[in-house]
Amino acid sequence: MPPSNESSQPSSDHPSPRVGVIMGSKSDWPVMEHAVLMLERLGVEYETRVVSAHRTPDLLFDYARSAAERGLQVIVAGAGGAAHLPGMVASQTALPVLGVPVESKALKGLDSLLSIAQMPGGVAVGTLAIGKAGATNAGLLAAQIVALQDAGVRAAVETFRAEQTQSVLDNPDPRSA
Ligand code: RP5
Repeated sequence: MPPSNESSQPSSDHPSPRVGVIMGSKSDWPVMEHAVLMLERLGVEYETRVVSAHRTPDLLFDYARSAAERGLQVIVAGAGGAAHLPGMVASQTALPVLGVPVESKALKGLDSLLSIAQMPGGVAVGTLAIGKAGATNAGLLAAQIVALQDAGVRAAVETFRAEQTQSVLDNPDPRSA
């Protein structure tokens, strides 16, 4: 389910989400969807929401400050350009925050990457790669964090990794479809 800009309530895709997948704009969804796809594959409950550091700063503070008490264990935050969302969320919660730089039109996401990665010492954001790979790995890393306390998710991560390895070994010819 794509995120909504309009509701003031968290748009939970699951009743007890453990990962919050937030993004600065609806326009980030085609990239951030890949974090959600990975969470779904690994059976991790999540919610999605548009939260903008610049357009909805009060919502950002409310979301970040209430995240832990609502049961979230990790926040995945994607943004592009002047990508202040992950860092500002991290400043308002002790939960781990994983930042996904979304590719921007003007600077191809280098601006997003540097905005997210260059945090001052003392407020941590785990920065992933630009774009789809970063969103996919943010979903995977969020699941691995949840897996520290959930044997079912740990088994799903291990199965995913084993299947991925086997898929490469089963297809050694780079010319085959
Ligand atoms: C950022 O500005 C968003 O994360 C998005 O990547 C970028 C552009 O947003 P739109 O103008 O497309 O809404 O805050």
